[in-house]
Amino acid sequence: MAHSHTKKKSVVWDWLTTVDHKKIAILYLVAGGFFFLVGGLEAILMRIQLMGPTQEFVDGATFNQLLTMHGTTMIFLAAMPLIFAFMNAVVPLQIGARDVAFPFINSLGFWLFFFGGLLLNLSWFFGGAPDAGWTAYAPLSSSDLYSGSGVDYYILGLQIAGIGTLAGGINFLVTIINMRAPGMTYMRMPLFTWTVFVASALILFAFPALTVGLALLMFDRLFDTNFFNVAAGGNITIWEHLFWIFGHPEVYILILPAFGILSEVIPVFARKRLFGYTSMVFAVALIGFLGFMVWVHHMFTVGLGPIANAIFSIATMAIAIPTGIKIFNWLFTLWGGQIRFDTANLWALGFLPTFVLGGVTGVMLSVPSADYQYHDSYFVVAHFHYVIVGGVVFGLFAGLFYWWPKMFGTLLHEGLGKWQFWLFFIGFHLTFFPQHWLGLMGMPRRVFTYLPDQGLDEGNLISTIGALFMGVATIILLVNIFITARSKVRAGNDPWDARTLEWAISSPPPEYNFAQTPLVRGYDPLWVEKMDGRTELTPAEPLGDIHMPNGSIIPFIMSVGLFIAGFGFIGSNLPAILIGMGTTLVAMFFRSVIDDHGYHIHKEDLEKDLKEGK
Ligand code: HEM
Ligand SMILES: [Cu+2]
Repeated sequence: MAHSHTKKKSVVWDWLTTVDHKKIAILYLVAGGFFFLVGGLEAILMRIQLMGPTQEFVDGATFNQLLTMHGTTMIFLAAMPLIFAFMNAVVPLQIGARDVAFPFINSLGFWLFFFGGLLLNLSWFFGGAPDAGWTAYAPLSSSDLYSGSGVDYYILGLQIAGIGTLAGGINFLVTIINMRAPGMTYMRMPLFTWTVFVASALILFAFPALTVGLALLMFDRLFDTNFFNVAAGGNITIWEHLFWIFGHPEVYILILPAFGILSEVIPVFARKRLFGYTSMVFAVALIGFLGFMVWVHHMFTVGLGPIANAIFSIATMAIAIPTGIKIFNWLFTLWGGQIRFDTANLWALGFLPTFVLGGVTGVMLSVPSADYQYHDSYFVVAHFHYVIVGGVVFGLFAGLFYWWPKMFGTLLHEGLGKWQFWLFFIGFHLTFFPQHWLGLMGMPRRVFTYLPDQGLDEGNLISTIGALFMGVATIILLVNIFITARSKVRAGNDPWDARTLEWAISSPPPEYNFAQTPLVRGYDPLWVEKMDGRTELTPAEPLGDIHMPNGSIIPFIMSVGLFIAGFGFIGSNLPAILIGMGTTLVAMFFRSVIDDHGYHIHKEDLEKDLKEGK
């Protein structure tokens, strides 16, 4: 057992106080998975409403709330934390480290995200959820003439969760720069670690724009400032800029790690080295850089003028080049490989054509004159779901099936995995492919109903049936997890015959990860050892005592404090604000004055573990 060296603690206390990246990964997976189910349920409710013309399953006001909460939940509370789950589970292991650089901040990041998400979702029970869209455009969001108190939950919830994300991004930047094992040079880093590195840099630069935007919006709503009030000299376009300066990089923060997962899965299941490693790294960095140059493609119809539109149009099209490089490199990796069609690889292979379709419609949308036609239509809904479900979610499923044995020590059931894949894959295309035509025929996005006999009936019916397919597929995944958790079939260290460091140690790894820090002797370091006829890594240090950080309840308390303060701001309740902020500050004070030296795992215990094959 991984905990054998520490004092016995209750299970709940252990999870609330853990600073172990592997456990924080599981927390992110469970919480992100839960919010994925919530966001999925909201999607299905919307699709039921849109199944036929002039239906009254939900009314327009409820639809707006479902729409806003679905988009916001899926982006901030499902996709982001699920990415963070794999970042935490995998990156320290892939670079041969014992943990992330700042384990305490890692735990703080999780709890801030969790309580921010909780605050946002409590809006359903206190006066209604936000209803101004996930983009919260002013003045829709800034004036209570147009939107209810739900937007306050959006602002405070995202502000709190956003601080957590920012802390996580900085943590992973420092981890990847400082904590690599000897010999793990930048150009030997696995592609997943590379994509996490670039995505973390994007978090560092993108999230502050959102923080500023949310702060201004909060001032307008709570303290009657006029940042977005045109009548008082404010400017609504500023919100759109701030939001998309954050929002476009955000979609790359999501898709780059999904690219990284593909770059791990495809070489392993094709039994070939990743084709064009150097160009892959270059493409990731270039996409990250260009990701900041394109935000105005969301604002072509605002009227910034032909020069601005042209520049942002060309910058957007340019991203297709490094993305195309990646697609071809994956295809060349598969070319001539001994391809195995395990579920993890099915998701990766399903990703390729689906994501390419989303990319093609992206290039179509990047032409401003054409965008005047597509803008705010179902064509856009089809486009972004192709990249964000066909890309991000397919990539996450590939990662789930691939790394599950490393995270939990068991293998997910392959047969159920394949059923889930095919139902989801077919359901996905049934749902979103017809939406291209619905959009071109003039169906606007964000409408709760439409009239009959306008050529929209069949497409919407097919779309809803597809969504139900995806719902069934998701239930199959839950069954799979349930069965796997009960069966307890051990996976072994390296069930896929893989190439990177995480597969050299036991599943799940002991709390200190590597008994001896490994010496990295080349790209695909485990494969290098395998080619030399070895099954173990070359150690870079003698066996010795390992220094470990103590767990702490302080991150949890700090987050609860901000959660209470958030409630206080929403209800303009001064005592709640003071109690909440006070709790957080006192917790921070204790963190500063208590000297916590951690503890040591002794060499003798490590030797015992090694003998038992951990
Ligand atoms: C997998 C099944 C999914 C289904 C059936 C689905 C369905 C929908 C529907 C019906 C809408 C409303 C469209 C409109 O009225 O304009 C929507 C909007 C949206 N969806 Fe999804 N969706 C799914 C997954 C996702 C995922 C995984 C994400 C992100 C990670 C996502 C992000 C969004 C966003 C950002 C919006 C826009 C919200 C807004 O306009 O404010 N969706 N989706
Ligand atoms: Cu964009």
